Amino acid sequence: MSLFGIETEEILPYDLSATYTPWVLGDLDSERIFQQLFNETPWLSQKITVFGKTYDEPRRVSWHGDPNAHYSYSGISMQLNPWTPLLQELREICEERSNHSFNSVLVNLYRNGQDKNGWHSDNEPELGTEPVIASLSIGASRRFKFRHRETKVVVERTLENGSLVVMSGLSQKNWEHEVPRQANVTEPRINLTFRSVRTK
Ligand SMILES: O=C(O)CCC(=O)C(=O)O
Ligand SMILES: [Mn+2]
Repeated sequence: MSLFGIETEEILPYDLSATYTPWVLGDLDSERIFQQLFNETPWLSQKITVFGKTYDEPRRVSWHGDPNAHYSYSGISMQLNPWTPLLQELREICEERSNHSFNSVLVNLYRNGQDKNGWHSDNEPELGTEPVIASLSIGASRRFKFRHRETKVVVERTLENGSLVVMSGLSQKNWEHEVPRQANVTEPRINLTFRSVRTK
């Protein structure tokens, strides 16, 4: 599919439903967006519990959404922050590209290549079955991997500044994904995963 002359690539082995579009920000200035997000986001450094062990999460995070969009993962109930005008603007871009509406976003800050996001699926009950998640990347390029739960087949892409991944279908049920540590990356990256959580 070609939108505004930019190719959207399907990432589709087995039942993985995901697309990658290299630049979705039109004529917006990604450096300005990065700086504004970096400065105005109330970044949290969280402790997460995985398989009974507690760790410092190796990145900074912030959860934003509609007033009833509550979310928990890895034993943490996220503090809910309001939409900012910039997050609303980015949400609209992602909604248009994915043809889906979102009521919340998890914003991740990877300070450099030492920060990472280990193997996981976005399969919390409040996301429902077969969720659509739009993942916008700003800043340093980072590797992104999908791994099939049974066959262990790995699919890898580099997520560039201004790019969008849209995950849907069985991509959370049958696959995990990660952003591995990359010792050679010295620059920061902000990632925004727009989601639709069931409201209580
Ligand atoms: O940083 C990324 O590209 C992915 C983030 C992610 O998987 C998540 O927030 O659940
Ligand atoms: Mn994820």
